[in-house]
Amino acid sequence: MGLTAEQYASWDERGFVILKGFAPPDQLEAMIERVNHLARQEAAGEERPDLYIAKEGVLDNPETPEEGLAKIFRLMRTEDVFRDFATDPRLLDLVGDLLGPDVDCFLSQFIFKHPGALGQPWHQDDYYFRMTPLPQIGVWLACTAATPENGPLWVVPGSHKEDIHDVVPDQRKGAGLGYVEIIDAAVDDEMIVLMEPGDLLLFHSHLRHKSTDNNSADKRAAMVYHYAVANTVGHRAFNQDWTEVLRDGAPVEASTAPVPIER
Ligand SMILES: O=C(O)CCC(=O)C(=O)O
Repeated sequence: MGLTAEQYASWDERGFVILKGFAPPDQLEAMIERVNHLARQEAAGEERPDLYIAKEGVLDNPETPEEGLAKIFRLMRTEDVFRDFATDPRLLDLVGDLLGPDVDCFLSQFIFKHPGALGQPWHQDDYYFRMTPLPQIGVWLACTAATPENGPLWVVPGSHKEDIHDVVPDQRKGAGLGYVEIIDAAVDDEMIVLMEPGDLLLFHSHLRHKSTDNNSADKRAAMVYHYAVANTVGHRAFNQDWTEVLRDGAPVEASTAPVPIER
């Protein structure tokens, strides 16, 4: 199937594509149930050396284990429900249309955003990656709705055509690990990305985007993957986990062997 002509045009002109209703409710529920389980395991002191878990820096007295977490990285290799989505031929068709026949998934992270949690300031993902060739593709799956109040993404359409901007560190107390903020670019045409559960955003790694704080009473949750052309070179970070997913245009069985994290 792949992208329609209209979706290609959105990718070329705006640097992103939104696909409504891509994932069914039972898949989203299974993801949320699984990360809540992993959060409880973590709170109970069970080691998961294959995962990288980032604690929430803002919520002082979380009521549940999951409220104490900001992100869990590297889910796609050892956690079935996350690997199944990352290697879904429907998704690989889309990603393959944009990246070509040989593709790796290198980042998979569940982002918890409980009431009160901070968003991520304006940034381009390739600021962190510095990868060649371009682009890498971010795949942002709404596991809950993303509403104006609960910390949705905002994007600057067309900014994927820009170089990497200068940034300053995010100085807010409790800001996420390594967060930076673009300060040298005017933001006058930003667009809010409102999502229903199951909607999917594909976005270019130079697209300027941010997310706002969760000022609502409900959680906002998203599962985010990043894909790149095989043999991409660039910054390798401990939260990345490179896995072959497409070769010669055909899905390959993604390895499930845990890879030790080199921090
Ligand atoms: O989901 C969010 O709050 C931010 C995600 C984001 O900006 C990213 O993954 O690059």
